[in-house]
Amino acid sequence: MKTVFSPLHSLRSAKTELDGGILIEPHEKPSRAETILARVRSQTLGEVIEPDEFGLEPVKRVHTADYVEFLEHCWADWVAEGKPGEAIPAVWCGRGMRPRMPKDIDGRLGYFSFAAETSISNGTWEAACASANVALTAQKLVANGERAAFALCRPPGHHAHADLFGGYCFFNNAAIAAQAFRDQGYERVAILDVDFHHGNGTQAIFYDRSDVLTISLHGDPDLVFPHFLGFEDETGEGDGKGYNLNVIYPPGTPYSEWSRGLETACKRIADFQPSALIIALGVDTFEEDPISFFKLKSTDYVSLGERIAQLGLPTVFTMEGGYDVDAIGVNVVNVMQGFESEK
Ligand code: OKP
Ligand code: MG
Ligand code: ZN
Repeated sequence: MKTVFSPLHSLRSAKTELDGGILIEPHEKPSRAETILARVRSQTLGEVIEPDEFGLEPVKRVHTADYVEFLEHCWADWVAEGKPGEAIPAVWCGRGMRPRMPKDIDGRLGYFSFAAETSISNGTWEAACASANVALTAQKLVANGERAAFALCRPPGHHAHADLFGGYCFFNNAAIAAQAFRDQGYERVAILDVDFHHGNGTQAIFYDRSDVLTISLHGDPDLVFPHFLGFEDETGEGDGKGYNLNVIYPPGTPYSEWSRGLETACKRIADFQPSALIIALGVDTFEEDPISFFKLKSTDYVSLGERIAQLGLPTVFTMEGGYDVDAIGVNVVNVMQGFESEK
């Protein structure tokens, strides 16, 4: 299958992530994408192409105009205020306070975020736009008849809500691709999120809709990020009732356990009869991942790819998390090779 990759991802190179009360080098760093790309090439997975430019219209089908505007100007506004470091939110609308957008950049950073680990800096906007273009280009390949395509997105997207950044994510690339399918006449689209973390943004974006089925398999939010969404009693609301599925697991979960949820997810997807499938692909489920607690092994990713392929659906893979940079290339490409072995 083809891989869509933009060198502009490297513009997303924040110096800081707030972790454990100190500023560390971000886990979500440029070498992640470079390592995956190198493995795609060394395994001759298929052609690597650069994305087309889609502009902001398909982004705004998912994200609010005021949020997009905020992201575009955030860094310049921060610098104009004479702030010495990177832009980090430090105040939020707590319970009982008023959810209105303040003028001040500190206020807007809090208004448009749900977490503080993710710094905004020079180039963040450009890389986030490129990442959305990568997803939209992969979506177009599949809409034009390819069985599957790999959107090597960076920064990732699944934590981004319609108007919130956080968890290393700014634009929800998987949601943008799903909405593009809908806007091109695909009646039903399924998004399966296999990243270690709950796809809270994706869930929230489609929560009241029955045309996009959202499923996420992840670490128990009682114990890990994003903490405030992703529980199993969240099944959708209004028209969307029954069209969101969360499967949560405890620390130490191996593939033998994890794959039971995958099976449940695949049955639900088959039942839904979507015309396209998006896989929000994180490999932070890996046993050596530095910020996660599952125990998947490199060979398990081949099985995962095979199972996804058995659904027999036009499939777009969007890259999400995975922070063991030494293994990320092997694990990601194993999914694609497992997928292709099932054709
Ligand atoms: C992004 B994606 C580490 C805390 C990590 C943020 C996690 C974001 C994950 N001490 N908090 O889903 O891989
Ligand atoms: Mg997940
Ligand atoms: Zn993750």
